[in-house]
Amino acid sequence: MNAATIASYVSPANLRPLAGKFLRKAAFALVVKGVISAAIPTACAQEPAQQVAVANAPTISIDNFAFSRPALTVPAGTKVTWVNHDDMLHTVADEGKSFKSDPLDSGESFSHVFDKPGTYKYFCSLHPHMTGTIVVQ
Ligand SMILES: [Cu+2]
Repeated sequence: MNAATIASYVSPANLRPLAGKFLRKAAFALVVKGVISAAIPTACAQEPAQQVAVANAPTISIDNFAFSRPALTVPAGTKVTWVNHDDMLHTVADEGKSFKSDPLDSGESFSHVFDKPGTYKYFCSLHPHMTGTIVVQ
């Protein structure tokens, strides 16, 4: 292969389509990467997504004689729902008596809308060692 032949191979006319192809590939790779990195945060970082959902309507599980989120801060107007996952009756009772659930059987839930800012300490009236706090801002 002589210099002239090489020159004809690497002439801009020959390179341009290659460059175009390469750029398209690179652009495609970037798009794919962008899609993946855009998808990964939503898949992995469930927490921010949940926090958004949680801010609107957080759910607190009652499991193994404990509230799953012993301390929760929410904006005023938030509806909080407790779901009993134990095979045991539990209640959700505010120390300040602003709300109290009926005894919740397994699978039953109780909701309360927190309109007023403040700190609400609550407990299970059947097992008073089960406690939690909702801070309403
Ligand atoms: Cu209980």
